Amino acid sequence: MRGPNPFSFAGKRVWVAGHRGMVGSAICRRLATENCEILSIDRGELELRDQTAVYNWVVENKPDAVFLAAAKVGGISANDSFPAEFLYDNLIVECNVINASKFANVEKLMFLGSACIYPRDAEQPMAETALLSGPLEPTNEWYAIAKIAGIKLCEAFRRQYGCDFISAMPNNLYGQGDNFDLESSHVVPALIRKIYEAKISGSNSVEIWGTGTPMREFMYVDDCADALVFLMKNYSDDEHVNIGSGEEISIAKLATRIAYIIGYAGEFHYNTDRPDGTPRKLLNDRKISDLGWKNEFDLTEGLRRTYASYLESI
Ligand code: GFB
Repeated sequence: MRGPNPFSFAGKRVWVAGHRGMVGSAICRRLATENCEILSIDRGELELRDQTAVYNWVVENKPDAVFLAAAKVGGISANDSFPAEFLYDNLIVECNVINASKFANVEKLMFLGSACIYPRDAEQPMAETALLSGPLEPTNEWYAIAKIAGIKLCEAFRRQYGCDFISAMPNNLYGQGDNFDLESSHVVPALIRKIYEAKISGSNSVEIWGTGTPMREFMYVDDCADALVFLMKNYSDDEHVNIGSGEEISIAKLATRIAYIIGYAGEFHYNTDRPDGTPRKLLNDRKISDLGWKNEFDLTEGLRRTYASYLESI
């Protein structure tokens, strides 16, 4: 059942599960140049947590390739506040889509994870081999365990049934179509909104969660989509692949960079009642670089684009 490597999208039916999300919509934008037919179905018409419904839809629609970008996602606060949903919803959606894809003889499947699968104190930058080498960061362990299970599910289906199912782990994503809700979002959209609102209201103070010292590597979502398409075409193996930008920054410096882009000259106030989470999360991206992929957008350009998309959305 394992397909050709390199894989071609030309003339193929490609299901983007989660096409309305930030990553799914970026994948659809990227696939527009691949001469393939994009399949998508709205949440109201197909509940991905319903095993029978997913099985029937996949068998009827016969995709040749699948991007599994549907997931319950959120920033540090959402992860910490809704452990049951972050574990259960993600596990069941992965199980349903991966299992149905096997039965429908899907030629190639991409499972999308996250850099939070690695141990909290993993050696930096984190290589793919750091998986399951130590305890996870408590604020996101539920999500991380679901994502680790997804990687292992792809690996198990490859080993037992010869399915060409692969996994990729991008670092902290942001960009067009991001969630700007202050409690459930990630740090980039949250700071864009808070800093913009402070500027408009003339406030001189913006709250930053935690100490501002955690280090994060951010990746613009269209770069991630490009890497996912690249891996689908060029990679076929057990091990998941990291997708990084190599550009690391502290949360305090990120706030200053966003303030510069938005034109906010006020102060920042650090609320240490809010968690810092993982102290550092930098990916070792040697594997994807050796395959020949490199990101295009640097952080400043990505932030400018994200800010522009925020302004269009309000
Ligand atoms: O982006 P974020 O929520 O995700 O937070 P994680 C990154 C850092 O920014 C943390 C700080 O140290 C936050 O405390 N931060 C400062 C803020 N101000 C804010 C704010 O207003 N909102 C938010 N959200 N953060 C998530 C995981 O971890 O990363 C997920 O929980 C997932 O599982 C995702 O892996 C990519 O990087 O801490």
